[in-house]
Amino acid sequence: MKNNESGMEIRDPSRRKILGGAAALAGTGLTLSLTGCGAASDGKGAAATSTAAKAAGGSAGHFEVPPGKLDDYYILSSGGHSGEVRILGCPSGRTIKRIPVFNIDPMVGWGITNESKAIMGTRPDGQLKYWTGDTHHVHGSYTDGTYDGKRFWVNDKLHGRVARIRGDTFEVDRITELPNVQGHHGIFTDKRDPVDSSINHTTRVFAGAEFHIPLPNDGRDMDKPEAYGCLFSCLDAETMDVRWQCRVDGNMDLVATSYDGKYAASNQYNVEGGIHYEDMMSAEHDACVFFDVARIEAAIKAGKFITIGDSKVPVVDGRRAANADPATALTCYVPVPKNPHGVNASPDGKYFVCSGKLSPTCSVIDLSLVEKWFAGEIKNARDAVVAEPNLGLGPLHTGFDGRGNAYTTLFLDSKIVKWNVDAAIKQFKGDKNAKVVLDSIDVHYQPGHGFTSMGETKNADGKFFNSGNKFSKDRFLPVGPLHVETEQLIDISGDKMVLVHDHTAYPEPHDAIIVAADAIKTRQIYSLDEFPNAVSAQTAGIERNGNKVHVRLTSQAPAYSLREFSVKKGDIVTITLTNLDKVEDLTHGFGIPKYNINFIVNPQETKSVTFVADKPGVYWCYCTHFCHALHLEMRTRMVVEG
Ligand code: K7E
Ligand code: CUA
Ligand code: CA
Repeated sequence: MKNNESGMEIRDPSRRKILGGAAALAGTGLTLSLTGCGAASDGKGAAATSTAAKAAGGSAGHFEVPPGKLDDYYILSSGGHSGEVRILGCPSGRTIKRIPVFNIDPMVGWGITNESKAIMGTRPDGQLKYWTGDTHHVHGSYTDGTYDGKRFWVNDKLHGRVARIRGDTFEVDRITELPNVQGHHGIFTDKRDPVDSSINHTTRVFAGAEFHIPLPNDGRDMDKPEAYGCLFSCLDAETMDVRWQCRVDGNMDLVATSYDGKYAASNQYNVEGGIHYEDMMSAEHDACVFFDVARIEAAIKAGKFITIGDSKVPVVDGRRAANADPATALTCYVPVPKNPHGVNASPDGKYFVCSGKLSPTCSVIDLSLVEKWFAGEIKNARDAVVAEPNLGLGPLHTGFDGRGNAYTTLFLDSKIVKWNVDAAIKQFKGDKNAKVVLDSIDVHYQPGHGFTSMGETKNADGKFFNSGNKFSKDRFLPVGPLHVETEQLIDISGDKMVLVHDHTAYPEPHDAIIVAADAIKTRQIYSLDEFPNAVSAQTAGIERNGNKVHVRLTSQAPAYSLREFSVKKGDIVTITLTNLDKVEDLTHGFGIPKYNINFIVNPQETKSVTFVADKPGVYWCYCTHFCHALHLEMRTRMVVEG
């Protein structure tokens, strides 16, 4: 056994060797190590690691979910640059659903049907405005400090958007593009109303911007980085309109919110406003910025805002210079060691923990002291930091078990470290005997996010921790240069963390939440009257209006209501399809060869597509989704007359 720089036990020196190169660089605070590539590209790594893999266990068979049994939790996971969101079961790790969000998905017809295009947003010519995205963080709606299962939100870092997902169908119902924002990264819902304390459920969604841009970004200030800015946005959870934005100094990374509803916070790694990474690392301290939501909204009511460019959204000034007086400040910048990553709120409502990334520490910020700063009772915002335990190399994200312990992912050390928050506070006050680090476990490899079951609610149950690992290397059959990612489920119910299993993750998820299954109530079928364009036996048929043709179809296994229909070359054809079947899971598809049309209709659901019939001929529109013994026979013949 040996110790690394952080004083922690090293269980397997052979394995450390492959990670050593990366770790050593990190000790100097330097960057290239952060890619983790030093470790990943070492071909010898695979052989050397297998021992460690065995040593790490994986024996927790009693968490197996036997055939026919259901999982205890839903995992709602982001999908990174796939642009989607995934639902997995926990503890099984089985993938249950992939929800298309910012991406095109022919399985359901997302980005193909008129209804989904209207949600995703189109250009004047009817084409999608964007069909790519980058999802990082999924968070749910709260009632009484815990998930109510009604809705979930996810960010799009790529185009600065927020999408809302219905909890009853796990489908996206709204997408909002944030004005004057690039690199929208952190997102979090409020846990109760910041202004009206009688409202105990989610009313707002907060969104931080990671990249500095000219405001507005219309060609001005391009060579004047000092004029660039970052906006923190607040959306209305109900309407999905952007209620307001707050300009900050520095940038924003992750977002967390307080349980009393009053504060949102975002960690900042670029208070320098740097353009290159070395500039972004020049300051000793970055910050965690707290937003006093009630004060911001009062300022807007009082007319103290500007608007930027074409946007009508009110923008308040949350920069340091404008907020020097705590009595009126909208924002409080709590200094934390350079370039922190995630910020997470503890389930007891007391603390916000910023993970150090370039610093081997986590900073524990006492919310009551932030509140005192806003009240003018303490002068130095840094005094709100009540602990800064040394945990290891590359701390990125922290989860909680509801028993006072925190679990932090160490990217460079490839470990999860379990530590006690109260002990860390005692140690910070000078208690040399405080036992801060309670356990650590190797993960495979380089974890990014880590999150606990119900850990972002006041009902954190301390059963599971999921480590979202960025490199899988030798954990799965190789499939070429790019490897699938590993998610490792860890049992945290006892004193020692125990690895339960690995499951694969198609690249590349970031964050997720683990939601108790009973918090979510899904529905079995849709209802015809939810769709104003639903087709009935009476309205089914074909209608022509100049060169616009509307084909109204119904489906009922194993047939569509029309056996054939004719249109003319050049017609603009809309096909509306209502699935009259009422049996749960009895979904039909509709694919048109050579026309890029492919979508499904679930029981009692209606969808439509519009296209130009530009190729004469016979086209068999067929059911793409297996539905019936006569599924293959379920077709209708589209004749496009020349
Ligand atoms: Cu750490 Cu985008 Cu939450 Cu990735 S972020 S890991
Ligand atoms: Cu209908 Cu297959
Ligand atoms: Ca920095």
